[in-house]
Amino acid sequence: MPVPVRLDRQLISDASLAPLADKVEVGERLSFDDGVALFKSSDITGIGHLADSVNRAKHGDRVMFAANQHINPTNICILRKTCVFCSYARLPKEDGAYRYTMEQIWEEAATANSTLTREFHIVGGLDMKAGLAYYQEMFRGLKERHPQVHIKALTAVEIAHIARIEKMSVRDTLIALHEAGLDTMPGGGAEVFSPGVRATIADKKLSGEEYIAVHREAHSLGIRSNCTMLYGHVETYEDRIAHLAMLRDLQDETGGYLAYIPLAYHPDHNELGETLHRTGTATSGFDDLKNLAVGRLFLDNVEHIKSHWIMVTPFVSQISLHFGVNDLEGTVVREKIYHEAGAHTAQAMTLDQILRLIRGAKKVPVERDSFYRVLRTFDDDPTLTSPRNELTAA
Ligand code: V47
Ligand code: SF4
Repeated sequence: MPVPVRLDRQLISDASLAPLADKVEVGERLSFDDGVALFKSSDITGIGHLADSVNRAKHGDRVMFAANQHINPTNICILRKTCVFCSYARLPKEDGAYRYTMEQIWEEAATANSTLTREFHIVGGLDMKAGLAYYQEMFRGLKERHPQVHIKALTAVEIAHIARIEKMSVRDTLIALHEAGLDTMPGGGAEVFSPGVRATIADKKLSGEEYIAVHREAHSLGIRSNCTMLYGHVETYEDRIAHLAMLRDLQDETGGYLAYIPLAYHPDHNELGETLHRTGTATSGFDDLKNLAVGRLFLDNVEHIKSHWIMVTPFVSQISLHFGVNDLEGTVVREKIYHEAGAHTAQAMTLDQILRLIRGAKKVPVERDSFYRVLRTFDDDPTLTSPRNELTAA
């Protein structure tokens, strides 16, 4: 919910942000035009100050993280040819195509016992041979082996795919997966809702309205989810804000979103990157910080804004803690989707590295569970203000 905040107006140099700052100060909701004005402005310090003030009013100096582990069970996907931004998907007979057997899933998950893993984050392709039974067996088996681990699995697009191949309603599919162990859903698959952008980068994918409808159904069943936006390709500022407005509307209706995560487009090894002549050039730090800050300011009804360090680097993630972000993607053990698309970041961060990153920003690390309940607060470290806590390696 919007909260009134105290601003230092001297930190905002762009005069066009003044009316918007008035609204932020009294906790008034930003309009579509305000959102676009934020993206158009180059006053990154001013935008950062606005987002940081709202974030501090909500969360103080605390930064949350969860010890999670990504599992990508299959990269076989029927949309391989039409999601032109995706470097991960393969056709069934293509080189590198894989679908894990249950034994491989158990093997991949086994490290959870020797780490602090509290959440499996499971997403993959739209594979005709990975239907309801495949995921039911996977979730039941994982819960049996790791009863303490939360399962955050399957994007709205994957849920709709399973429903389609099983000839079931989305609601019944969600109920069946929930019963098998799915606890919450990740926010992937949203990309950008604008029909024009979708036709260019993700033709044939679930429409924006359909994505929202799956999330609405999930929320009505008590399955909470995250929301995302894939930015930095062909979308306009107006497309971005229209997308965020749809997420904000659903959140007003259901309150089911836990966190918003802007996803920075990675252009390597995919058709879109080649068409845009962008291979090797991902989004800029400037735009990464702006997307996080605008998420905090525009989505006034979403409590948590998460920075995904794998996508924007640990360094930008660290700075983002002063640009409206209160949550860091966790100790990911192995990740494929962005590394196929050119991410050069490490595949995993240890607890110690996460703590150093947060403390290096002079913030207090808090380990959370998947529902954002506090598990541990690391506020008793005597070296909190020591330069040794600066991030040195990731
Ligand atoms: O839907 C695919 C994106 C998403 C590329 O909910 C790409 O906590 C950048 O769901 N460049 C899947 N992005 C990942 C996902 C996710 C990730 C982090 C946190 C959460 C959460 C969810 O990955 C896809 C798509 O939007 N993606 N290809 C690419 N080349
Ligand atoms: Fe398939 Fe998802 Fe990649 Fe699209 S983004 S091709 S749906 S794996």
